[in-house]
Amino acid sequence: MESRLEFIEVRGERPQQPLCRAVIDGLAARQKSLPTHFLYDRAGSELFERITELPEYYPTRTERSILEANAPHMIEAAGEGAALVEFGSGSSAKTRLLLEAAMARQPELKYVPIDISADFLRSTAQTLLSEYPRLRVTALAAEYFDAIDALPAHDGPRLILFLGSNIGNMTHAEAADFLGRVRARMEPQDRILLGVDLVKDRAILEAAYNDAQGVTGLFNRNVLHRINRELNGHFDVECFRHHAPYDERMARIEMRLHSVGEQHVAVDDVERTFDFADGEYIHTEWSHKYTRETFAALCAPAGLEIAEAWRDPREWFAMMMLRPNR
Ligand code: AVJ
Repeated sequence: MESRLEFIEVRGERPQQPLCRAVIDGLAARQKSLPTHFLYDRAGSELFERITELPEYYPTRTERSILEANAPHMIEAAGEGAALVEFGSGSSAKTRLLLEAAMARQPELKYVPIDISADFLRSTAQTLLSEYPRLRVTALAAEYFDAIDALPAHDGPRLILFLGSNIGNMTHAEAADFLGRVRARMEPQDRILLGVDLVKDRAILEAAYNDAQGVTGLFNRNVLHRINRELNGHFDVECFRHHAPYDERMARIEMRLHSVGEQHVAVDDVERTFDFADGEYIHTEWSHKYTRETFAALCAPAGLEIAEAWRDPREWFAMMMLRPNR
């Protein structure tokens, strides 16, 4: 089995910003904010898994239904003998639908999962290899941007996956930059298959990010627990209220942590105290929503166009196949 696994730890070009730097910069600013990726430590990732099972959180379930209905067609559209490359593979749960559709058409399949969590990546790769004897895995433990320059070549088309609307965390400028960099590494026959959450009624969106059980609140506030734990912070986490309104003009959900009352919070390891007025908030995450048109407009300057798109019957979520436009 090991012979079917190649495991590569990609060394990053730019060193990661540590949490202490993010706290000093982010909490001293006029508009307080913390970088989104700090939400996703082990506890945060587990809470996100719980979010995907909430009745109000439709994206995961809807994307899965689109894959269930269309995976064979998507693989066919990718072309003969395609390899699958996946950014942010996580547990590869939904990817199995595509892996199985590909293996139904070809004798062997090469899969390149990319994830920042090396441990998680290794165990996922091993599970997949033990289940699928005709699979070969080249796993890349890397940040998204570092992985782009380390993508293995393939004798045939590569289908590059970004599932789960993860691109929604990026601003339009960041997403265009990211797609442009991937495009620069694509061969003419390569394709991108991407999950995108669509613009819809405010009530549906706000329910999905302000769930009745409060799991999204636990997920959001986890970043404060992290600061307490990792930097000897003194956040009274119960005194921060989760709120995630939808901004129609920007077509995005914004996750916020609002201070309940005036507070002065010391963080020992950075030797600072941060002041919060009553109701003042920390921005933690955006989740951008698109239409086919706004997404196409983002792709064009990156050198990509939408070759095909699949949606659920309610038109809440889309999967788009992108190809080089020149
Ligand atoms: C993992 C970025 C796709 O934006 O829907 C879910 C993250 N945040 N609930 C999303 C998230 C709060 C999620 N993504």
